[in-house]
Amino acid sequence: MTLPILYNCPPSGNCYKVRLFAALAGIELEIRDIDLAAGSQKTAEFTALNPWQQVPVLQDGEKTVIWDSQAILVYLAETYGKHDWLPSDPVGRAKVTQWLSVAVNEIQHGPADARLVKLFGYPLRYDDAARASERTLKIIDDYLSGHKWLAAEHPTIADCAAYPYLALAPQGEISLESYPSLRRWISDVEALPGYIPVDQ
Ligand SMILES: N[C@@H](CCC(=O)N[C@@H](CS)C(=O)NCC(=O)O)C(=O)O
Repeated sequence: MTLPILYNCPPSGNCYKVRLFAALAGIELEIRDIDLAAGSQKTAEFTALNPWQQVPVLQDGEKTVIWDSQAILVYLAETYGKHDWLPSDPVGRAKVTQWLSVAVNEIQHGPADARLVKLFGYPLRYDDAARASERTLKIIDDYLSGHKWLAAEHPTIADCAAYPYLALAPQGEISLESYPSLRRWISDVEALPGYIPVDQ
């Protein structure tokens, strides 16, 4: 059987969302690394896979190509029948979707952008990212003080989408010290069977 191919970059939190979910859900992928620093995402061949010239991209067979980490999580959960990770009832599905949106909006423009500046020197405004992080982390911490997981009574792809850039916030010099419920949730994700860290 041919495995789905994940076009990946090891330090990318967006790629880590997919590797983490695959590891937790027991889905095997072929990993192909793309060297972003060398500009390999800008080749004609890669641009044909993803016009946005970004990783992750998932290629499954001859015809199926999915870009965007959230979309890949949904695709894998559906394709492999991982229904616990992506509920199909309207409320359950909507609750997962709202956190997938938080992952690409509030979490991206807060801790993920701060990490891009501090770790990779991206020309973004660090002060804006730090201010956005404070609001985002506070809201998520408050939420998690009353909920064990983000979208359900059990882990879902929402937790996989949110975890990487929240757990890696200190790499962007965003401290998690003041957010005890967020730190409890991070420990709970890290205790799940099959968990892998970002550098694995
Ligand atoms: N919304 C996309 C964003 C993907 C994204 O921003 N990827 C970054 C790596 S984390 C990238 O490939 N950047 C290309 C570049 O910096 O040229 C997703 O969630 O997958």
